[in-house]
Amino acid sequence: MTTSLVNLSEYPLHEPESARYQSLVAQQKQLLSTEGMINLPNFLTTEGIRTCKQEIADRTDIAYHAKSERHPYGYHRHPEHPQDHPLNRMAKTQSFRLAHHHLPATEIDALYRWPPLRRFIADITGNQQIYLSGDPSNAVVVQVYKEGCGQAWHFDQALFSTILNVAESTAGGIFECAPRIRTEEDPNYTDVQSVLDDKSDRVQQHHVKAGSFTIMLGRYTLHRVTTIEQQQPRISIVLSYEQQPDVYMDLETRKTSFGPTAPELPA
Ligand SMILES: O=C(O)CCC(=O)C(=O)O
Ligand SMILES: [Fe+2]
Repeated sequence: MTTSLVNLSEYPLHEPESARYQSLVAQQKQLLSTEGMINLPNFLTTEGIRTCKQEIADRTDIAYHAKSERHPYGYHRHPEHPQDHPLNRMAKTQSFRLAHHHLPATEIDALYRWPPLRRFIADITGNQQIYLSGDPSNAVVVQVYKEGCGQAWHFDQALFSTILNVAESTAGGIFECAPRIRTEEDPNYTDVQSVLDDKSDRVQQHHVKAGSFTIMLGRYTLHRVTTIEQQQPRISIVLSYEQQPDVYMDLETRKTSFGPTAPELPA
């Protein structure tokens, strides 16, 4: 079944030895490293989009309404810095979330675990091997952005992020990013501040389409989803892969992201 969800004629994930696969990977790997983000259109088949949407629609009533305030680097203010410092620029993030623990025995979960997808992402991100997240909730997160929802400017915890776009937005809901604006050593407050002040020329806007697949260096790429201004929700599925096994989200972020009833971490 999983194979019918992915557009294998354009993206031959099932034939990793083929010349087409190799050249696709070489090209996208290069783009990711220079651009910090790639978007692969028509990655899901029509059936793939339909299946994901149906599994999500069947569960929307159990989604967690996550609302928080954050700055690009985290959730806590830093009183030692001025009010307008990027570490104090709080902004609203809001979406309805279905986490991995809401999605057992789904096609979405099967796709997340599908070894050829993992191989493909490892190849494009230049890793010998990548691992499924150990986190019972954060491994797969469906983001349902209803009208008024959106994500504030932020960096991800994970080095790279992979996002299946399932339903697009035509009014608001734009994916904006400033690729590779920071490094591990340098938080680059100056350039981040220009982005927050709408004064940066580093910001790209992507009207991501349903069925496309995004891979981004999310830890170093500042990104956000602008407020959705339509009744139809924008829906994305964030798949988390890691460079080591048994990676978990920190406890506090788990609570903010998934609510008080999310499962505890394994002992
Ligand atoms: O939903 C999206 O397109 C982006 C999600 C995101 O940035 C995140 O969950 O960290
Ligand atoms: Fe993110």
